[in-house]
Amino acid sequence: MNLEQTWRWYGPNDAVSLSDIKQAGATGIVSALHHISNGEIWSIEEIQNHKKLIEKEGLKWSVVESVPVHEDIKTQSGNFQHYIDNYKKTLINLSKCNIKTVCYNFMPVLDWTRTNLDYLVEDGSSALRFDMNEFAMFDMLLLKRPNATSDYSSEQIAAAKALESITSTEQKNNIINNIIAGLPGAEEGYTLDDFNNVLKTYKNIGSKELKENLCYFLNEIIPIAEKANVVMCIHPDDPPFPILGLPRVVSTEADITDIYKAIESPSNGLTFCTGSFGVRSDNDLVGMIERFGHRIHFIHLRSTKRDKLGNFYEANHLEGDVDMYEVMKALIKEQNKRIASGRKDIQIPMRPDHGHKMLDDQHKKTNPGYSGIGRLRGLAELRGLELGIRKSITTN
Ligand code: DNO
Repeated sequence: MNLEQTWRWYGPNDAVSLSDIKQAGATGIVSALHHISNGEIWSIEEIQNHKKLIEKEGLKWSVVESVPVHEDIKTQSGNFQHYIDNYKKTLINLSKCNIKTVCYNFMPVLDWTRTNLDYLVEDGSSALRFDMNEFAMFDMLLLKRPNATSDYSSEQIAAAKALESITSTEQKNNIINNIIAGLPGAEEGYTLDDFNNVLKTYKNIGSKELKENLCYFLNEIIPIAEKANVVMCIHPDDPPFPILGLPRVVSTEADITDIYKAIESPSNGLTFCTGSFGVRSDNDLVGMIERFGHRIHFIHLRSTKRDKLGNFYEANHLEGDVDMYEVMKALIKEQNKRIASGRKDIQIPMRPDHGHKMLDDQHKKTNPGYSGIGRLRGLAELRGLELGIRKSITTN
């Protein structure tokens, strides 16, 4: 039995429609109620309305990505207890509508971050890229974050200054927008002024404190999720290292071990994102699947190509630094373990994460990373890889 092939859909305004998704061969939809502000309860009625749109096309709403975690919960300040109560109610409502896999993240202030949304690769398509010098220029010279220079080496400072002197105002504005205006799925967008103020809310929060706040949140919500038969799956940090002086607590194998240990429950699970974890050369992806597999409830398949300076771009799904063949083999082994132990959750949902802008995508306005044809290529390659491995495992 194959992994469940899913596809992220941003709702009725997504340039890639549900009928396009059906033609791509995905059967499950990954979606969220983006029109409801972060922290508010998702009512049964709103959930049902969205679900009906999906089911009308003969598809299934398989995974919620994401129910966002309010900043007050991450900093444990302001109205955090109220937002946690709302979060619980949303989980219960989702369960009542039979949607039981929920992805979320615990990245401070920004969700995923890139500096370039249109990086030209050799074949003429374009990809998302994170450029360390552009990021350092933004941080020290455009945002002018106090003490930012202490986070960079003298080479990085010099390179950022050199870059600043040759970058046009338009390009600078582009970089600012790419970083702080919010990539799709991020529920917050900021102006430069707001942004410095929001960063200050983490003045007294290091990784120890952020991890404590995450554990507090888990202790509150996991018992409710268990009762409602909901599995929560935390998404790793993207990129998986500290940026802007903010702590990161979901980047490494040690982080996931801590999170699993905080509450030993199947409901306290993981979104295994090969693209996010794969940016660090010290993350052993296959070993992580072997060790964390029993609580992986959702999979993002994507590859990145990194260099030693902290830059990376999104490669084609079967290229780059992720050994997708070994990753897929490990996932199939995890499924086989589940079958052997009598578990029912065999068809773990996976989605082709991000894709290049290629062919007709280049004439369309799609969400960065969420082009139709680029992801179609990704899904098709992954589907073929999975089939090939599966057949060779059963015939050997
Ligand atoms: C980017 C996505 C993230 C992800 C959230 C999960 O493409 O992987 O926006 O959805 O971090 O909460």
